[in-house]
This record gives sequence, structure tokens and C-alpha cells, in this order.
Amino acid sequence: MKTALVTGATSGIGAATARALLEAGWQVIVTGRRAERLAPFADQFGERVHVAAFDVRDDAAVDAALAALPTHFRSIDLLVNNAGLALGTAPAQKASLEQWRTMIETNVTALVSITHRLLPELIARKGAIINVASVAGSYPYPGGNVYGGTKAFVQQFTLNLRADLHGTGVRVSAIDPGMVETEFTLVRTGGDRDASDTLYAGAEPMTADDIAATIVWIATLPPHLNINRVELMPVSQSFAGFQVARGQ
Ligand code: NDP
Ligand code: 8X3
Repeated sequence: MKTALVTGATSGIGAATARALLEAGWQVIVTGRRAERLAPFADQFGERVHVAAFDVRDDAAVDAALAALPTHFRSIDLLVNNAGLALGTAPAQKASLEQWRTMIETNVTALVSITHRLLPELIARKGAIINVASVAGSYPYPGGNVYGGTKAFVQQFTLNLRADLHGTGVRVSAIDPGMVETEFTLVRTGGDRDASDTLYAGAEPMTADDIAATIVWIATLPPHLNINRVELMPVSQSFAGFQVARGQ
């Protein structure tokens, strides 16, 4: 039986991915800070679930969680680096430095740290890494500043990992979703339910299950195939033009 570790499985894309992998017969290490949201996976899927609640930014907690893995969860075939967040939509000159640091620590530093820890095992297993990036890493928008920067990092880190892992059999992919209705906007706005509902209202955004299905598809392709990068948007979302400030 194959084993996956999914970061950020308490909500949204990570929760849907953990569920989809479990339904496809995998065993899954579910992680995230809110332990009470992880317990139901174990209730439903029993021994194919290992719950490991930790903050991805806390090196000691990550080490302790990995050291405490039961023997039959130690052979990890798939790492889904999903935990992440955006904080704020203010322009750079008005944004919070603390929020910027939190995004970098979570989306970049923690992602590379957990990847680095699991690389020996993933190489030994000829496993796979799927990194959840974002369209925000490819296309700028006002207020995207550091969030978009962190996701551009994830995209390029993914490609560079592929270069370094050449010949190991390890597959590495980035998935770049556009608008997905999850708790993402609630987190970004500091809990503003109206703002979140307004953003998604009438837009028919993608669902966490849409992204999870794509992640499972990537993970279950024949071992000679590598999806480098896949970008998805809801049909309702597309691109706008450049902006011009006149008379400055
Ligand atoms: P959610 O807010 O619903 O889920 C975010 C997950 O990340 C939660 O499980 C949360 O767990 C976890 N997480 C955040 N910070 C930490 C931390 N410090 N330690 C451990 N876990 C953490 O949002 P999404 O499902 O939408 O987001 C998942 C990923 O998808 C993110 O990387 C996001 O950037 C990306 N993405 C989202 C898009 C969208 O439109 N929704 C589009 C493109 C990419 P907990 O709080 O319990 O710790
Ligand atoms: C989330 C998508 O467009 O809100 O990564 O930045 S977007």
C-alpha cells in the first residue's frame, strides 16, 4: 500500500486531497495545526490514517512528528506540500511586514524544510512530490506582492528539484490553481466571512475536490510520466490587461 504525507489536511485542498487518496486506497499521514479536524479521518478510514498535528514552521515539532511515525507509515511515497496561506490584499507600501514574514515562513521556508527532511526516503522509494503553487506565482495582481512571490518560488523550486533529482526516478510536480473556494479567503481577510462569500458568489469557483482529483491523477500516472506543472482556473476566471498611471 502506498503512503502519502499531506500538509494542511485540516481544510480545503489538503483535506480533499487526503480524502481522495484514502478513497483511492492509499494510507495517509494527515497534518495541520487543528488536530480536531484531523481526527475524523482516522474515525472514517481507521488504520490507514496517521494523524500528526504540527505547525509546519516549527522545526522541532516537524522532527518529533516524523520521528514518531509508526513503522508502517515511515516509507513515504508521496509528499503533497499543500499547507500555505495568503495574508492581506494591501499594496506593498501598506502591507504588514509581519504578515509577509508569516507567508514566507509557511509557503517557502516550511515547504523546503519538510521537503529536505523527506528527500532521502522519497529517493529510496522513487516517490513523488506535488507542490501546491498558484496562478499568483505566474501572473501579478495588485495586492499579490509577497503571496505571489512565495508561489513563484514554489514553481521554480519544483523545476529545480526536478533537475537535481534527475536519474533518481523521483517525480516532482507543481499544481497552479486559480480561484478555489476554501477557507483561503477567510484566512486572507482575517475572518471576513462577507468578503469571502462575496468573492465566490456567482463565480462558480473551482472546488477543493477539483484540485484533489488533479493531484491524485498526477500521483497515479505511470512511473515514467512526470507532470512538470499544471495550471487550472474556473471558466469564470481569466486575465485583465496592464494598468497605466497617467500624469504622475
Ligand atoms: P485553506 O485555508 O482552506 O487551507 C490551508 C491549509 O494550510 C489548512 O489545512 C491549514 O491548516 C494549513 N496551514 C496553514 N498554515 C499552516 C501552518 N503554519 N502549519 C501547518 N499547516 C498550516 O486554503 P486552501 O485549501 O485554499 O489552500 C491550500 C493551498 O492551496 C495553499 O498553499 C494555497 O496557497 C494554495 N492555493 C489556494 C488557492 C485558492 O484559491 N483557494 C488557489 C491557489 C493555490 P491549519 O490552519 O489547521 O494549520
Ligand atoms: C490563490 C489564487 O488568485 O487568489 O492562490 O491569488 S489568487
